[in-house]
Parts: sequence; C-alpha cells; structure tokens
Amino acid sequence: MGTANQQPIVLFHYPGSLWAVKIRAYFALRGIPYHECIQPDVMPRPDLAALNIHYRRIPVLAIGRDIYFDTVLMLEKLEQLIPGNTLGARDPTQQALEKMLEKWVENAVIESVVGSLPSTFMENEQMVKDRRQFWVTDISIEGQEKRRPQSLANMRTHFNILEKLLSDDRHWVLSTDNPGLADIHVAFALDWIFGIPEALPERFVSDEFPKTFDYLKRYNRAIATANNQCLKLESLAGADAAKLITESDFVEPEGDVEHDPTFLQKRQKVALSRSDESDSSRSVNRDLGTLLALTPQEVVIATEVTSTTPEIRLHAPRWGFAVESVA
Ligand SMILES: N[C@@H](CCC(=O)N[C@@H](CS)C(=O)NCC(=O)O)C(=O)O
Repeated sequence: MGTANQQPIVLFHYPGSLWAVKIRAYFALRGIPYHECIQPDVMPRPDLAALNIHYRRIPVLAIGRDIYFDTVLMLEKLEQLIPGNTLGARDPTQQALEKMLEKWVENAVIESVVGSLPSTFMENEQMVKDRRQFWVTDISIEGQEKRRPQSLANMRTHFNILEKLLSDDRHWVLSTDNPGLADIHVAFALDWIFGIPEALPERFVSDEFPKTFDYLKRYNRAIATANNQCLKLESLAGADAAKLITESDFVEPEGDVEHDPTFLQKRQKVALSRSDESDSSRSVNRDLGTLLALTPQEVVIATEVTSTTPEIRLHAPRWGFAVESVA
C-alpha cells in the first residue's frame, strides 16, 4: 500500500460540471496537483467503461488504485488521506455545522440552482435525451419554464439564510481567516450559477442580499487566485489514465464489513448504485463487485478491470447509495 501523497491523483470530469467545479476549488485552495482526464458531457464514457466503471456521474476521482464516487466522499477522503493544509473544521461542533451546510446545499439549494437555469439550456437535444435516462424531474423547455419562477423564489429563501449568517460581517461562513471547506460547500453552486448568463435576474442578489453578494465575490476571487497559483499537471488521455491507475498502489487498507442493517457479509457479490436515480438507470449504471468494506460512512467494493489487470477498489458514500446482494 502507498500513501496518498505518493500516488497519482486523476480527476475524470468535464469543464461544465458543477460538481467538478467543487472538487477543483478544493484542489486549488489546497494547492494539490492532479491530473485531469476530460470526459464527454453525455454518455457513453469509454474511458470509464475501460476501467469497468459503470457509475454515470461526474466527477470520478482516483487516488492511486482507489476510486471514489461522489464529492461528499472525495472531500472526506482528501481531508483524511492528504494531511497538512486541510480545509475542514477541527472542532466537533464546527465539523457538524460544516456537514449540515453540505447537506443543506445538496438537498435544498442545488435543486433551486438547477431550476434557475434559463430554459435555453434545454435546447441542447443531445444533453436532454441523455439526462432523461436518470433524471426524475421533467426535463424539457416547457418543464424548465414552469419550474423557474418557483426556483428563483426558493433561491431568495436560501440567500436570506446566508444574509443572516453573514450579518456580523464575517468574511467566511465559519468565521475563519481564510476560505474553508464550509465555504466550498456553501458557495460553489451559487458561484457557478452567477457565472451563467441570464440565470439570475440582474441585481437580484446585489440589491436584496448585499452581504451575500460580497461574500460570493470574495469566494470567486479566492478560487481564481488559487487556481492561478496551482501547479498544473498534464491532462491525460483515457488509456494513459487507466494505465497510471492500474499500475498504482492502493492508498487505503481494504477495510471491514461492520455489523450492518443489510446483514451483508464480506466478500459477498454486490451491486452498487445511486439511490436517487430511476430504476432503469440503476439497472445499467451500477457496479458489480466483491464487498470489502461497509461502514455507516462508506461502501467499498473490489472490481476487476480485465482478467490480467490488478483489481481496483470503488468507494461510495453510504448515504445516497444502495448496496445489494447479487447472485
Ligand atoms: N452528488 C454527486 C453529484 C454528481 C452529479 O450529479 N454530477 C453531474 C454533473 S455536474 C452528472 O454526473 N450529471 C450526469 C452526467 O454528466 O452524466 C457528487 O457530489 O459527485
């Protein structure tokens, strides 16, 4: 086993991905160098398929031969595995608040952010066809026009909360001297929607929520500066990324299956899928492998890339994913 500091980091993403923006902001603020492997913004994604990965969301992160799904787990792992200038809170109360902010954004704010996109976004027929495969909401120009007013109203509710939080003139949400993990959780999606022309009505935020507006400008500047200073590694073609990953070491021990409400056992054959996708999507975009670890936080399975390549390990957060026994 190697340490995360010594093993290559590869981020599979595409430039317009909102969630990739989040993880890239984290890398930039910490100055962690990583390789990118740029993916198409619609399926299929042959580079991931070549690694026998069927999870269809972006980003996907490899640290050595360990592969992580979902930014929730990626950020937790980067905090644990790469010590030094970590960005997360140290105090348990602040850590709990940080997690609550992450969940607030995931479960409330993101829906309003996506719902605020101009309906012209739905003119991209290829994207619409692709996303219909797993989205549960109506994805069409008419559907977007219908939900946009309510989403903008909801955005106002979210901004109202932030404006209160920032009312004591703190620079960062947990009153730190520099932007921390909590700021990435809170600001990444709002910063992203600010950058999309005609998403938010003009002066919507600056007039009604001046402290939030200043905060988001501060966040944008901090990330831009960090991005400029960050060491850029070579962008990899899929075959090179796969070679680098499969020739690397694992960065974590294989872990244990703890007593679990599912009663799944170590080395059982399982299927891993997101629980927020449609049944048809979950039947295709699922990964089959051998269960190695199951804890309240995480599920880890071992999968084969090819019969002659060493196995890789897929890690997913427990929350938001289903792990089921397969014959
Ligand atoms: N909660 C996930 C969300 C990932 C996600 O939904 N990503 C979008 C792109 S921003 C996606 O994969 N969309 C479908 C696709 O690109 O195929 C995470 O934190 O990684």
